[in-house]
Amino acid sequence: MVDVVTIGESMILFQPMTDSSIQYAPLFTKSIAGAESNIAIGLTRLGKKVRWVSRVGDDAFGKYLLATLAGEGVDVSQCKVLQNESTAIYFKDIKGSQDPTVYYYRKGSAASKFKRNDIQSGWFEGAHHLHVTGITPALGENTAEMMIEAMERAREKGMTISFDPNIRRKLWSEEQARQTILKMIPLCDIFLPGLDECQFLFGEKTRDEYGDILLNMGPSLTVIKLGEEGSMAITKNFSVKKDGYSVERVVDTVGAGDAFASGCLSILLDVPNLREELEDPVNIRDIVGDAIGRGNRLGALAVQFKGDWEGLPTLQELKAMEQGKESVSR
Ligand code: KDG
Repeated sequence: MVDVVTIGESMILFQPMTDSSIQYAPLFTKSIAGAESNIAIGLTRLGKKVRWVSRVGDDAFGKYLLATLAGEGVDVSQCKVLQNESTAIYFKDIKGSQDPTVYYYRKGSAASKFKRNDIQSGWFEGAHHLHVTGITPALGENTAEMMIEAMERAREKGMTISFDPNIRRKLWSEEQARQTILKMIPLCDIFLPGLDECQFLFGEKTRDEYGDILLNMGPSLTVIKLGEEGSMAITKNFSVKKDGYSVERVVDTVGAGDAFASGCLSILLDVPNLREELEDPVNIRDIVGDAIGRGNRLGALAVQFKGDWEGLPTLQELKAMEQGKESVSR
């Protein structure tokens, strides 16, 4: 049994070891990062079984990437190592509480070659939920078509779907981004945009207006991330807002959205018959409130650590925090 399948690219992430900018940094740390693999790790740490589907190059980076994810307990059995292709790399220039600048070296990477015919029934075998982002469709010529087909197939199988638009303007034109994301929204049950992404997609409107537009497009639950202010969830029967957590020092904001999604989904995916509950969401107001509250907490934890996922807690650590207990480390 697999709780969640996610499809996307992970990259080797190099970051300056000290506080210096990339231009002058003499030493770099090496890790991995990618929205879908971040979520795969986040949800696995929270006790879910997650299958991450991807392609890596036949190189040392691909081996390191797969070993890291497998070491975290993520199912990588549907990943392929492509001969004569390369694994993507990216660099992060951290700027404290401002969003870091990222530099991608991923054009033509193994995962950017994904196409519709690559979809295998094994990707979805035994799985309940698919999580997708707006990054994978932006990677290559055929990746948008592949993603849409994967979402359709998951729906046919009765799986629920969550979608974080994760708009990356460095990867495609605004027009392409808008068109593709608007096609993907009706295929998901849970849509997880940031407020800035709602503005990008629908222009300047109130939060309630975004909620109405999105409810008419298909998803039964929209969760809008409001940064430090927290997040709000909108369904046809209720909306609920939870405040964000204050953080003493922001170290690295990249990955906060994935941390949020991991926290939020870790609660929602425990709801039996999730699609039916979301389609007529009368009784799950408190559960949805708890889910976005946990998402806020994980987002706040993630920004205090360097790296996209290194600061994410295990379920045991999280439960201790939720109950206001110190975790015992010695
Ligand atoms: O959400 C975090 C991701 O943005 C980061 O890990 C890198 O996947 C990435 C991307 O494409 O930006």
